[in-house]
Parts: sequence; C-alpha cells; structure tokens
Amino acid sequence: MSGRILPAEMREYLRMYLVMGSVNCSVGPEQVLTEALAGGVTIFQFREKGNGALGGESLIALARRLKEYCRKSGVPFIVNDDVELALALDADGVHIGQDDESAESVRKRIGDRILGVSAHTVEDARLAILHGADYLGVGPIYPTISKADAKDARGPAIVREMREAGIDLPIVGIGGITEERSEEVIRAGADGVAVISAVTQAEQVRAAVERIKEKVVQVLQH
Ligand code: FQP
Ligand code: MG
Repeated sequence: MSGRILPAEMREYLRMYLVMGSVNCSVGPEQVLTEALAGGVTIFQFREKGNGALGGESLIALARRLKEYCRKSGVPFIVNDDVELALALDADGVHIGQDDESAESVRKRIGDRILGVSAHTVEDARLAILHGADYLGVGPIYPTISKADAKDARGPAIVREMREAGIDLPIVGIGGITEERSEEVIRAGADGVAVISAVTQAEQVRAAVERIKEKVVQVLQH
C-alpha cells in the first residue's frame, strides 16, 4: 500500500483504540497488550507518559516490543507525541495534541504515515483537517484518571456538534469511556472509542476489549 490512508479504512481501525504505556499497567505492558490484541483491539497508541514513565533505552526497547506485537496482529502502531521515536521505529503513525508540535509540521516529517490530532472544538477540528490529519481524537468526553492535565469533560455532545458543523473526518472519542458509555459516544457520531483504564485496569483485559468492541460494532450497525 502507498499513499495516505483512506477515510473508510481509518474508520474501521478506530473502532477499538487502545492507548497505553507502562504507567497504566499493573502487570507488564507486554502482557496487557497481548491479551488486548487477542480481544480484538483495532489500533494501538504507545503513550509512555506520567509518573514513573520510562525514558531513554528502556523506553525505546519497550516501544520496539509493543510494536512487534502489533505488527504480528496486523494492528497499526501509533506513537503519542514523539515524532523522533515514531520515525526511529518506523511506526505506522503519530498522535499529537493541541500543545504538541503543529500538525502541519508533523505531516511534513512523517509523510504518508497516519496522523491523529486531538480536537476539543470545531475550530481545532477544522485546523487539524487543513493541516493534514487522518483522524481526530475528540475529548475528554468524560472525566479521566489517565491524564493529569486534561481539559474539562464535554460529553458526547462535542462529537455531535462537530458532525453537525460538517466535520466528516474519522473521529474517535476519548476520555473516561467505558463499555456502558460507548453506545452514546458512537450514537453522537464517533467511529470508535479510545480507552486506557477501561482496558488496562480491567480484571480480564481480553474480555473487556471484546465487550467494548462488540458494543461499538453493534451500535454502528444500527
Ligand atoms: N486522542 C487520542 C486518540 N490520543 C491522545 N493521546 C489524545 C487524544 C490526547 O496531546 P494530547 O492528546 O491532548 O494529550 P497527551 O499527549 O497527554 O495524550 F484519539 F488517539 F485516542
Ligand atoms: Mg500530546
């Protein structure tokens, strides 16, 4: 395959988006990812951030291992924030937020790799599209425990507002999403849900992924 990812393919990948780093896991991140992939995660973001986050060689080594698991499952491997790391690993893409390097600049550096951009408002979404985003991460939809500097939760209404404003890029909702809350996020117009703790803190990681994905797919079919 060559060229930018098509929106239809992007939408499918966004159905069950796992975002995670070692900080989010109480057991080894390799084990969590292995079980999550078995449950049917459709895209993965390596986000090594927060208290106790790895750095240097251990960060790179972990990223390489997790990327290899994703490759074996045919699941795209996205790197949060760090374009250098993404290029060094030959990752499938990068996710950046409003306080990171500009989307325009990241697009130039990563070529046709997947570019995800966080959008909190319709204006953010319009600019991200103009600057070459392949999908939007919209949130926080609900209050989150996984991001210390998260903005206020906006509810699923922010997704609906973007759709009503004519934003048609693939959207994944993020922030405090659980299996129960997935339905209203999809009904508001998202193509999928991104989760951290709903999966990494689950007693049965694989079953948690299966249930969330099943819910998303079921709601998308109606
Ligand atoms: N959406 C997504 C995605 N991933 C993310 N990491 C974010 C939103 C948040 O830069 P940002 O991005 O605002 O904060 P941080 O770098 O701390 O994650 F849609 F991909 F799930
Ligand atoms: Mg960021």
